[in-house]
Amino acid sequence: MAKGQAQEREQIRTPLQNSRRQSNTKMKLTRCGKITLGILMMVIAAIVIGVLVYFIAYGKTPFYYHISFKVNNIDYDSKFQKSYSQEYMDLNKKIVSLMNETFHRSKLRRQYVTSHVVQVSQSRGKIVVHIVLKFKSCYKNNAAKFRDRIKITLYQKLMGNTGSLQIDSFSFKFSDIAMAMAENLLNTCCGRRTITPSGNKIVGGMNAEEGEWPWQASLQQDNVHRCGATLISNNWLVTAAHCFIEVNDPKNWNVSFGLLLSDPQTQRTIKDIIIHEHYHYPAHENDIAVVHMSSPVLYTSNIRRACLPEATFTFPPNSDAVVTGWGTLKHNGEIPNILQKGLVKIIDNKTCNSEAVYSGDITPGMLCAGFLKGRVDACQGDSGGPLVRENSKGIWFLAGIVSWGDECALPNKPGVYTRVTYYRDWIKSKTGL
Ligand code: 4AZ
Repeated sequence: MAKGQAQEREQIRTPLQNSRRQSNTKMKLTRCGKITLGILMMVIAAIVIGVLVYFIAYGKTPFYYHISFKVNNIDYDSKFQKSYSQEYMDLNKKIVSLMNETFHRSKLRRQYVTSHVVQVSQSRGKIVVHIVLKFKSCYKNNAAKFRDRIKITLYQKLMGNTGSLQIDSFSFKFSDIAMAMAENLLNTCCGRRTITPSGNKIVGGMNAEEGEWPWQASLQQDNVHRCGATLISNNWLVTAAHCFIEVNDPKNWNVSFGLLLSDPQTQRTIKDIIIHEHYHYPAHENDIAVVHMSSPVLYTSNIRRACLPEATFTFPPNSDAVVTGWGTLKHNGEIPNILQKGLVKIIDNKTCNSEAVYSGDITPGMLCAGFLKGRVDACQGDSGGPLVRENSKGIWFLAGIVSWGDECALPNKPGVYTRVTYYRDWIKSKTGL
């Protein structure tokens, strides 16, 4: 019934009323249209911004290339085999500036990301430099064209002015390289990490961050954490001999990498465990072993090796060092899931051997670190893990291997470590490193 009355009212409207109503409807439509148009434009703008952000942030594909060339005015020296040597670092600096200069001044400046010397070999007494270059581009479907542009840009530069480097442009080689292999090469240098932890200032330590201690490994027996270990190459680890007192069959052991015990990033089985021939439990001397993994790990920003110091190197007493591990947070306490770090000081053997401390038990192959007041220390389950020290150039060296101590963090009972420099030649004799 309500509907019928409305229709009647509609019929008795005057023409003037009708025309007003029509123009009202038009106005309403126009206002409505404007709002709709506005919304539509906002949606389009949001989509465009979204697509742009996506392409800037994610849409670019990484491309990696391996190049090499001979440098006629640099004689080869075995120091180029050590990525922490001054010779290697100076050469890398020169090469990186040459690459930056080449690409920053070219049309590829927005695509060029980074370059790094990954190896130095020799040819007729001169050095051959191997470099990995990283680019980012949206040219997914035109990789060949992109590759050619890079190759030509490089070749033109190497033929022209290369500053203090006399480059043999005929020796120039260029090839594509897969991402995992390139990242592996880019992360091969020892003792370097990609992250700078937010705070630096175990027992008395704190949670570590992802990638902060990329050489730390967990040695596991039937998938249960037993000991720490340090990655020293892509297939060798160094640890403590006493980790294998009960079980020394490699079949029972595996190794895992990553910040959390519950979420390993990489795992490997073990093919060989080499225990120091003069380690005799329960004596603490020669508490060192090297562990050969069944297959090499690929280096990433979170899995890298620590540098081994030269046998002649001395870590100064009272200097800072860091011990890391998944050991208990107090004597007979619980094992944490997240890797812990503790800042300690290196203590000289004389002080550590004093009556009040370990009264003569510290031999030259041992190194003490911690505080005579206690507080920060390694504990059960940290054994075999690293004590590392950073040099003035930000490169981390393995100073000690967690070995023993009287309980954990007690006053006058600092942690005792296997002194890595003392066993440097032994490590080389077993691993070739
Ligand atoms: C252990 O039992 C252990 N406070 C390791 C290190 C220390 C003590 C005990 C040093 O594995």
